[in-house]
Amino acid sequence: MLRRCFLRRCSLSILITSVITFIIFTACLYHYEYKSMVDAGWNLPSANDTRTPNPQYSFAARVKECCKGEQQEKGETQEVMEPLKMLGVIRDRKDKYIRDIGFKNHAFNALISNNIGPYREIPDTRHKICPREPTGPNEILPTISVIMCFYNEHKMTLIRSINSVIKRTPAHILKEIILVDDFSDLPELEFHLLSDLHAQLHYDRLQYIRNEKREGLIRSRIAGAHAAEGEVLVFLDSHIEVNQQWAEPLVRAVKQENSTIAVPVMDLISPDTFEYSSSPLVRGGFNWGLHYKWITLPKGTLKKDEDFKGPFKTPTMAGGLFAVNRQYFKYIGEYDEGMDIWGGENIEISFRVWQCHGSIKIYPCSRVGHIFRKRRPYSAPDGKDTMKRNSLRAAHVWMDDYKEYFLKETNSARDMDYGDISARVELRQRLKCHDFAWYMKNVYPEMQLPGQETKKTASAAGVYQPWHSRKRNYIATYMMRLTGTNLCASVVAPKVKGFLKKGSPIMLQTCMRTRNQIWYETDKAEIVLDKLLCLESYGDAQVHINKCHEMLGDQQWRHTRNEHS
Ligand code: UD2
Ligand code: MN
Repeated sequence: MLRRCFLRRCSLSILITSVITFIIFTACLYHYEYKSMVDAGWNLPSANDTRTPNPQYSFAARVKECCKGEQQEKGETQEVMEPLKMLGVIRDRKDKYIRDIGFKNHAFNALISNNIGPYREIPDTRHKICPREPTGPNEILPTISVIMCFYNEHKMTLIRSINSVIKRTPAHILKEIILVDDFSDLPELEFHLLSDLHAQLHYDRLQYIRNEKREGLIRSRIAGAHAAEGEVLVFLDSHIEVNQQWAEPLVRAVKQENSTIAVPVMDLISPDTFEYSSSPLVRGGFNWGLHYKWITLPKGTLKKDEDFKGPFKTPTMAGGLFAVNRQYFKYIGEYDEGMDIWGGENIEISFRVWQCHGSIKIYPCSRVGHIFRKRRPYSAPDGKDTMKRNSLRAAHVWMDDYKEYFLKETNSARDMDYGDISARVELRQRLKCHDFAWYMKNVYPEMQLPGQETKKTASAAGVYQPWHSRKRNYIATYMMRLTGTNLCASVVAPKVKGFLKKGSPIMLQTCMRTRNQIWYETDKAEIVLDKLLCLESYGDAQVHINKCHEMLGDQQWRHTRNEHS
């Protein structure tokens, strides 16, 4: 009976009978297991549980955890949000297809994005101290070229990103928007993209560049910068919505000091619901694996209202959203052209700008929402880990002896081929840049060497991995017992790094209430075991456990009523 149930994907009908009989039994067990799961860092819903969710799983929670006491007052809130939940309702098979294929290709809810359409109002998340008057005729601001590169972006999301820029940027400073299509191959983007853009946007200063092969975001941005004519370049990801008067604080800053890189606060757009919410005020740091991470503002930064205007110096930036003087961008060495696809360039440009006498500052009156996906929905054409290699290049050029800490942390990078870095080393010499010890002492004195971390700083902020930001909501926990027996669905498998081995089959074993028999159902209809592993169908008629990929499909299960029981 159990076998038949597994054979029919999305049909746990027979098992559910067992589950119900078993629920009373598990009730006693639940209390014990709940406690041990929470102790182990799980995030379970409970009316009385006021603990913050496991920061490893929630980006928003992580930022909030890192920045208690530094929150700004809530400005205008969610009232202007549309009833987003309704937009996600699946009415027919087409809707389901759009949602499922959207999660697969883009790692966000494309159905909601489609239903929101090319433009929407979003909450103005700025602090009340931020000026609201439009720029007057007496204020001469530099012109800007917005550069947005994309690879297989969801079309409506891309259109809305561009449209938010057109609608919320003073027309006289928006010189152009440059789209760099990084050799996308999704059919929806291959055909009609340009005509759709023109039809939806009615904007004639849109430049479209298409790479002849996949280059990655780093070389794509360089291409965009070379085509640009505005005085200030503004780089934006292709799944964003800029907020009210987002551009003004950034261009003012760059005008005032042309060696400043001006960064907005990155608000959060949920990949599941598209809810737009305010981010707390934080800065950027990094860990010795050279991953970006959020860090708190220095103590006492936000004492009075005026302080909420910033700017705040930041040792690094997340990388996706920033304004820079076009000439300065060229002078400082653009990006390292030897870096591929994704990753590491944000830390590299941060080291470089600071070490070579520039600065990076966050302007909290400028707000741009970004969809924080739970995973990156694409890979490099050769499947390689480009971040590691890119970071290795950055380490060799900028970190002097400190690169040892990176190599210790990322041992597999030690013998990796990182290509020719001579042009970058020459750039560092030409610009007479400071060494890394200077950066550590003057820009990021809070950064500690491995082994020296105090408990406090170690837990202050996690590694920035937006694609791991999923907060799982568990709605039920159960064992699955074969009716009339004492046999339970179990995974008997060796542990790899503390977790059950991926791809292990499901077997029947005497019910023992052990971790390998306890399944957690999420609000996304996944059935999870041992923290990261999801029940997955494969082939035509088999199930096993595999890493939860959060794309639903072969990891989505539905309880159906069993008419014969
Ligand atoms: C963050 C940055 C991102 C970049 C990255 C490190 C923000 C909001 N985002 O990751 O800008 O600095 O860290 O590299 O700070 N893209 C291409 N070609 C590719 C891959 C990506 O054009 O081969 C585009 C992509 O469509 C998107 C942008 O590059 O518009 C950034 O990629 P992402 O959104 O996957 O990166 P994200 O936000 O996870
Ligand atoms: Mn992004």
